[in-house]
Amino acid sequence: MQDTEIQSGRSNSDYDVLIVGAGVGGLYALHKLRGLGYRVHVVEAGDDVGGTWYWNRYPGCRCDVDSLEYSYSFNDDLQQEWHWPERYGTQGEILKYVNHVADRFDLRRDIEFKTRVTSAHYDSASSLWTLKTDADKTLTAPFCIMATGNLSTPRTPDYAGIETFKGKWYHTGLWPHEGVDFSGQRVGIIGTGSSGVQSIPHIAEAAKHLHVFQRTANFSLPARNGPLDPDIERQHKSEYPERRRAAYDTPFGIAGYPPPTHSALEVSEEDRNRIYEEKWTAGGSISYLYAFNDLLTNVAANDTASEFVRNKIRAMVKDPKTAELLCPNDHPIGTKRLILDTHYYETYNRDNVTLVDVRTDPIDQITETGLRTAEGDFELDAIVFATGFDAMTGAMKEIDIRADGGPSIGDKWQDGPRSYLGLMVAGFPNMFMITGPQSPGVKSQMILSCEQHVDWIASCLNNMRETGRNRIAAELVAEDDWVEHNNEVADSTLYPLANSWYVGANIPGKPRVFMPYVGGVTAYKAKCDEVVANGYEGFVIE
Ligand code: N01
Repeated sequence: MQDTEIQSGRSNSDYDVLIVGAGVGGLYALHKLRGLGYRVHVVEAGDDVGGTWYWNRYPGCRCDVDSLEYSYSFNDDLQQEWHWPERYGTQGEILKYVNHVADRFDLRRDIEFKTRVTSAHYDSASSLWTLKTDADKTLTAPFCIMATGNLSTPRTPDYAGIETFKGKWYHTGLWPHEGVDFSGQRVGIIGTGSSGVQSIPHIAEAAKHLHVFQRTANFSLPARNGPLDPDIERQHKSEYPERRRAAYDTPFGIAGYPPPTHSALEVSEEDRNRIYEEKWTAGGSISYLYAFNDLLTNVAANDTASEFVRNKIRAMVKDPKTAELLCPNDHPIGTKRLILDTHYYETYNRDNVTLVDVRTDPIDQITETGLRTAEGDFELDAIVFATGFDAMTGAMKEIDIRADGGPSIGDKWQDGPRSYLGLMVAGFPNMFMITGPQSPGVKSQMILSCEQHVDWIASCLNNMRETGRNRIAAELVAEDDWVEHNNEVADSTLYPLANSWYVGANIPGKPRVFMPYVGGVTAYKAKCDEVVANGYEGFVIE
């Protein structure tokens, strides 16, 4: 028997903890729990680490949170020594960083790559989770952590004729590792969310002609990316511990933005526009949404911020008809993920770019030579689907997860996800989620939220180990209360007004439920800490 088995007191299982996914959350969970003496094993579908940053390799892909923030805080040497070349990390730079973390902490030896978990079943009699993989392997452990990601199940619309297309097609979330050379090609891109908006300027540079098929216009702000100023880097690093702590006292888990104190409707139009202009010039989405304290709660206030951006679009795009089509008018700014771009709107001034409105003239089918709308055929050599993901629930629902032969997680969530704190689901003992639905995850600095969840789970497991208990389950009533609270908080904001992936609107047939917790990181962390202080209130530990 190994030392760790003696410590954990378990020898009837392959491992103490099984983790599904080797993205930023899964990797930190492995590092943290292994350091506490648990026997940990990670199963990952990709052939290397990185999760989102492993799969999304489309041209122009980069983070929309400043690099100095979007990084691990758990090791001070790591955060001091790593140098970010630009204000916002490119996909390649972030993947390099994640690989560095995997090497530095020797994580790969406990990760099984190129393996997909197909089922996860809990058996109360043996107190074990049994995971089956697509390699026909069986793995057991008393605890299981789903680090499966929120935007990890790419979705392509169900168009007839895709199999007849003679050109090549790609999804931004499953981009070929070797890259794609579009030079001389007629390219069509479907989708104008973050992935579309980031890739369009790059594809336009390479392609002979680019048709952008837009169903809904989105708000995008200039990122103002550039080389990271050495003085800013030095200063930020000298303040890292305080900044990391301060991040937990903010709604989005990002420090350095003083909270707004005024309503947008309290100031004169001139002052308001001056403030928006300053934020627009500085770049970044938090800065803009923090211009006033009611932009996400008051339609009239929000409209001033929305109209400011619409006017910027009108000024940047030369053709007035194209400009008007690019102006979002179906949702308040910030209620869909606010995009950061580099030269997105200016791209429509190029001669080789055409915007097509597929809201009024929807795509009918893919043909051998391109795609067809009621208005006519578009001849294309390549099609890019920037059509998003089955967000927040897709990855877990693809695994047959159940306890004691009961309903699967897919059955439990058929009317929308239900969880207690986004950490556990009632009826699924000893299974934790990292940044699950009804936690702030996607509405926060994701790495901070992953670290907060992993630290909470680790301390919970330690508590159980120290007190000789081996089973934890969320109480149904606590889950119901949390879901209700989640909905109340969302309903007090403007978020539900948008047809976003936050409510599953991008997936036909998906129940409309607001999935992330938007009460802010501060309130959420305080609740998680309070639950622990009250003896894991809302959980049954046996
Ligand atoms: O996906 P999306 P994404 N016909 O769902 C359109 C994160 N992310 O991959 O709005 C025509 O936002 C759809 O139209 P509509 C970030 O959190 C971050 O771009 O449903 N169009 C929409 O325009 C982001 O929010 C970063 O009407 C169809 C687009 O496809 C999230 O990932 C970068 C269609 C999908 O947009 C998802 O972003 C990239 C159809 N049948 C992603 N079906 C950064 O950090 C869908 N669409 C910067």
